Amino acid sequence: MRTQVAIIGAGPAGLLLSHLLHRAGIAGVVLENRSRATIEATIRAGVLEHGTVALLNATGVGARLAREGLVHEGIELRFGGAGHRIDFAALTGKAITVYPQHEVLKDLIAARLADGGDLRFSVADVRLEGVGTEHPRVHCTDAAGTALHIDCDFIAGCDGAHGICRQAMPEGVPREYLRIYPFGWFGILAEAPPSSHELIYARHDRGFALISTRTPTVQRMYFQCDPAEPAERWSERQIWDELQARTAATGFSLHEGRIFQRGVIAMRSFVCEPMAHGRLFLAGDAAHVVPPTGAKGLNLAAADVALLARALDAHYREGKRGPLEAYSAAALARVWRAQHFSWWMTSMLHRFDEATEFDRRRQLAELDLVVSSRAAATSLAEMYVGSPLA
Ligand code: RFL
Ligand code: PHB
Repeated sequence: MRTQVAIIGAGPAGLLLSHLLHRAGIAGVVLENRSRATIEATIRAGVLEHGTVALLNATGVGARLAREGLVHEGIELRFGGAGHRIDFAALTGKAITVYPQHEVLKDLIAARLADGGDLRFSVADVRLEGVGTEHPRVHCTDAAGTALHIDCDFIAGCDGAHGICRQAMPEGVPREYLRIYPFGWFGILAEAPPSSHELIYARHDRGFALISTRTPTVQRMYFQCDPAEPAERWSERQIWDELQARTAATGFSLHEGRIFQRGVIAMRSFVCEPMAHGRLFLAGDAAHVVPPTGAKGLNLAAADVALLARALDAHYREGKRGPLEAYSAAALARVWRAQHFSWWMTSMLHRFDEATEFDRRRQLAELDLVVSSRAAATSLAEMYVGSPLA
């Protein structure tokens, strides 16, 4: 088989890239090792930046998002038992949209299939060959057990944090930066009405908590926990007690309900630099991971592939190599800014066991500055809503 771009991974990065390339008249195939049903049912991120929403709308996959997405014009920072609103609309003129990642994936998969896209789910043993040459190849076994050999011009490594593409770079070429946080997030989905019309990021001496939402009847919440915590060990009562304690504020009541999904997420910051080698281009979690406190993971994946699709378009349409050569540096500029923001939100809102009383007071002073200085609040708001995509 021969194609222009072989895309490894059908997460947000791979599917959106496939969609953008199709719109530019560039042929591709997507190879994904999980099944379509699994992908469409995996619960992950929920916040779409202004620019991500604009890109989905501009490329014809925003209809359901426009109907079902929840537009939020601010968030609340809660500490010392009181809430403080960061007003995105007033500070930036922009908003974010709460719309689950797997719903974005459903919309992209439906659009690709309607456009006759070549998506191969449940493939196994994906292997890359010759990424440093002019003739890269991808080998795998498809869902029916047939061996596939794909000659292509380029490979897009969109296979997430645990993928194989990054390893196809020669040893010693990529430099990797890693920070592991000494805590995780306990995440739940519960059948309950919303407790707040905007997200609440709460800092408490017991640890961080986040109140998010999904639909008028389903809520998403998280609280800081031991990263090795077995999620089953917590009773529903213990979970609600922890969330209640950490989000308590005058006049606020957290609505409880049946918890039907739970899991513990590890927290780390990771960057692989450069994000390209020869004819292999990495995008999304394959190249970088952020802790979820800044809601940037999915949005960074979208930003990467917007750049990559434009660079590939310049290559095929105008024979220009420059944008592809500039891809890694351009993507990394945004990645490092998001790394900083995600680390900063994490450090400002979480409990660190080794923290001294001085650290605790400094953390509260930082929050106090963010909610009382318009300049500081604007900085947070600008990063949260995100800058425009390519
Ligand atoms: P993805 O979504 O991980 O997609 C990669 C895809 O590649 C497939 N794959 C392979 N396919 C073929 N061959 C191989 N050898 C392969 N190896 C892997 C995988 O099956 C998968 O389908 O990466 P992508 O596209 O870069 O998108 C990134 C986002 O998914 C990610 O940044 C966010 O979801 C991160 N994240 C969260 N971000 C937030 O902003 N807010 C959140 O609440 C949030 N929760 C989460 C998360 C990530 C999680 N992970 C990775 C475990 C919760 C979890 C549990
Ligand atoms: C979510 O709704 O899942 C969510 C929202 C904001 C975050 C992380 C996750 O920072």
